[in-house]
Amino acid sequence: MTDKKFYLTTPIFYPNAKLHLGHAYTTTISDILVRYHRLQGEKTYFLTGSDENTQKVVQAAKAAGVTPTEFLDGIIRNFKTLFYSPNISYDQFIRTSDEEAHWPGAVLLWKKLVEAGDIYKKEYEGLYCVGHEAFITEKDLVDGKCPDHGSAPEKIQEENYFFKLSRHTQAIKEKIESGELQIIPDTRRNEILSLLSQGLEDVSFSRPRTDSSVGIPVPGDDSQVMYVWCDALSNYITALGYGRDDALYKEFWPVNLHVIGKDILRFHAAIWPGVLLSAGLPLPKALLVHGFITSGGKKMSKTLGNVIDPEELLAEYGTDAVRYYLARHISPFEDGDITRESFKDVYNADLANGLGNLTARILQLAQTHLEKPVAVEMTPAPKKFSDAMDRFEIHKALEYIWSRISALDHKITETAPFKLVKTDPEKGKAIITELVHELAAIDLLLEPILPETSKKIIEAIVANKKPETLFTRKQ
Ligand code: ME8
Repeated sequence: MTDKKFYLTTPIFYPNAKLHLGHAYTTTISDILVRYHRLQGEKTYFLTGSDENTQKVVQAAKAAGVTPTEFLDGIIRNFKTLFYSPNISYDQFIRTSDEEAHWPGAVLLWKKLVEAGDIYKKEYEGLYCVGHEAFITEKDLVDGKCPDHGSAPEKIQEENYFFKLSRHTQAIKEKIESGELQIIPDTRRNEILSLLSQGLEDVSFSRPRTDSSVGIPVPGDDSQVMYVWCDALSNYITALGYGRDDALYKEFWPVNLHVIGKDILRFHAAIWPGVLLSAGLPLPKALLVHGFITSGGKKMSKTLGNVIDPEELLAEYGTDAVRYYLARHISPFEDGDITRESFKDVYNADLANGLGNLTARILQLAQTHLEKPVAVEMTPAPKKFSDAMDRFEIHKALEYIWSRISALDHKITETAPFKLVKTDPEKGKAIITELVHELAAIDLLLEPILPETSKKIIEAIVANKKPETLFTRKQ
């Protein structure tokens, strides 16, 4: 046991539609990292949730002909059953519509910003993109439309509260340059540093309340509600009880790792540190900023018809197969691609023929030729594996495991224990025992990545019995 702690968060996702494979990517790599730290004996805390105080939900509910609450309840069920239970081993799922859990902390944080003299009111005119939940500029538009959402922004003129982000530019830059706030990978760090060197502008932090407004009223001014990003970012501390019961906050803040996609880098690497600095709170230790998943080289979109439904993949191939593809074949640092064909090829090659076949071969030999189960012991993770995991290079950690899987396959072919047991039983059995030991060592490394499969393999080793087929080949 160690007294180290590891607090990891995912973004809180918008519940205006079901989650897709991109979201599953974020939660999967997050879960792998948390499980890895948990297995080292660290005290971990894993937070995920949903970002509910948004016009997107109001609009989606209207389109579905139900109330926002009814709409949310349905979607949250999808969130929870689909990804989070049981294999995304989160400790807390925060909903920002939760007035008891989330709102007091968001209000306290706002008050701290006011005390610091960083909140002011201003007449504002701008182009608002509902898809981004943010103001965008003329130069972001392509043919008058937001290129990410394909819709024209609304021209809005209103009075808002602003946060003096500009004032914190230099301090944020210093924290990132000194490595106190780590941004991984370097490409994203450079991207944000170049933005910071141009200077940050103040940001809108509230919207006027309308009949359809959802969200947290601005303290002392009921005519305004907190803007979605201001309300959303604070979830990372309100979930720990900031502003109500802060035992968890004291234990786990500052966070060790915020895992986010590249789309929300600016919010997390500029606005969030600015808010924390203004409020006098410690900054996150690191941000892991992953790329986007495309399908067939194109952004997954309903209009292109190339959206891969994780529900379908999970039903057809099982949780561990989906975890495997995402962890092995998508680098956490760059965009990655998936198609139904690439998924099936990888599944058949690496899981059905690779790990599945190897396990069956070895445990068939063990069951037939060994009188009792091989006593396996915990072996420390090799440096190559732990270095890769510590650098968040999950894909490389898996490459390493699979190189041991093919080495073990070769060993069976070279030593041919199935023949040897007939001519020299003692030697044959000794080799089979070695194979089981190596399979157990590989299995231990797989535990944070493929938890279900890893459990099945170790149980089979302990029972000295070939397990049911782990991954059935797909045609
Ligand atoms: O931005 N590939 O929520 P969101 C990989 N509520 N990851 C993807 C992805 C893709 N194609 N698409 C989405 C929000 N993601 C805010 C966050 S946090 C305080 C508030 C993942 O539902 C990725 O993690 O739009 C991205 O950052 C996140 O989903 C955006 O989720």
